[in-house]
Amino acid sequence: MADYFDVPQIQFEGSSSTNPLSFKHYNPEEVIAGKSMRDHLRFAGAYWHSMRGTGADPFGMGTMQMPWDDGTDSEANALKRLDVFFEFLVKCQIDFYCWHDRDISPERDTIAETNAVLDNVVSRLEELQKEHNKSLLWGTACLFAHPRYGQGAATSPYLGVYAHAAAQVRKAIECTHRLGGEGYVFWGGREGYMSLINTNMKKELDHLAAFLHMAVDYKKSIGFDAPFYIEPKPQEPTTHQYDSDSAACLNFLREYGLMDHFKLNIETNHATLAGHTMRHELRVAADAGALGSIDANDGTANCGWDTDEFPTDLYLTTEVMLEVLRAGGFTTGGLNFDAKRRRDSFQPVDLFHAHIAGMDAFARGLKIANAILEDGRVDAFISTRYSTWDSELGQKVEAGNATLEELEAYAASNPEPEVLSGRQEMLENMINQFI
Ligand code: XUL
Ligand code: CO
Repeated sequence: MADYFDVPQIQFEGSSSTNPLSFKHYNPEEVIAGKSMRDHLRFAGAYWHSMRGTGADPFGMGTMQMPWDDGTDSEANALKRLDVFFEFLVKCQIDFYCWHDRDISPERDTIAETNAVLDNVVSRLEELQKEHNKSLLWGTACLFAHPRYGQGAATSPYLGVYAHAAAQVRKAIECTHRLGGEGYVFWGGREGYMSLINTNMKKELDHLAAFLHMAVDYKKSIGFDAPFYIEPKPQEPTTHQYDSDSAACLNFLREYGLMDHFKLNIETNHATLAGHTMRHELRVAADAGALGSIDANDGTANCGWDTDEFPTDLYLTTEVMLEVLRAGGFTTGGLNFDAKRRRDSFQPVDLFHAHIAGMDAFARGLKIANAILEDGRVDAFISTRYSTWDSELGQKVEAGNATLEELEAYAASNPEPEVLSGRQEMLENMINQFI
């Protein structure tokens, strides 16, 4: 194997280890509730942040040291980065990865030339996946970086741009299928508006739906049966993104008859930008049977930017894993670290420190969430809280067979209903007991 990082493979050493390059909690083969941690968590590395993120921000140039990268968009450089990335995945014990077409492979002057390089890159990825036993969690098309997509891709005012987006998505789905991808993501990069003053929103949404229907048709035509995911985000880069949060995405999918073909890929920092908690976004998706996958990161709550920080907050990882376990665990989805090191963590070894921090935080979140569920007190409290609905009348209402008159008669013939304490603080303290 290539050796670009002067780092040994990261091993589980237990919580008393003082070696920063070790897992304190992530023990891949350890079984929790009948399943290995590796199978519960399904960690993925994000190619764009880890291999292409330079650390540049609006105020300064890139800082990341990438001694393997010659800074060109040559095919040779693209292929070399793949070796570096797979060395990283192997050494960090990350089983999955995700990409955008344009971060694994450069764009050329024509679609044919661009696709020819991409085919070579995908062939090399195929070899590397086999050699190192790694899998593609999902692929996606970058429909937001090229200037042609500045006013949207599948919601562009211009048909020609829409056609380019279609070409790119068709190829990206084909490549994802070739690599055995377990899903395919649509994040609406610039699918939204900067201002309503120049926007025909209805037309743009109709176009987006038609685009997604064509993607479903294509997927069927090539026998790709992995799920499509929509990734909600409320704004940035646009003022308003059409896929603003889980509820808006589900409404859009229902309105346009797409519910059977899509699940959601939910990202923590997008949830907070939407003014929600990650837990809320996950719950909305799970309740609709549409919790697909997770982009695991975190933001700075008081900052208002999508800072894509590595998730290290145990309360957050516990809540996420509670929602995931209650929804029955991941099937095709997983925890993709859509996260970047801080600009000041510029050495290659920081890539390891960052992922170890995220993986250990989720390993603990999994253990804590499982302990809370096994203990059962929180769930028992919730069932008791709703137990009046188990009555004959409650069941009748839930089945949609009751009338307002019947309920009025019930209210009139019974004493003032007993309303019990919600005990929020008691329950919060109970959760803290496990953390
Ligand atoms: C952007 C973002 C994307 C998607 C994939 O905020 O999260 O990287 O995850 O396009
Ligand atoms: Co994301």
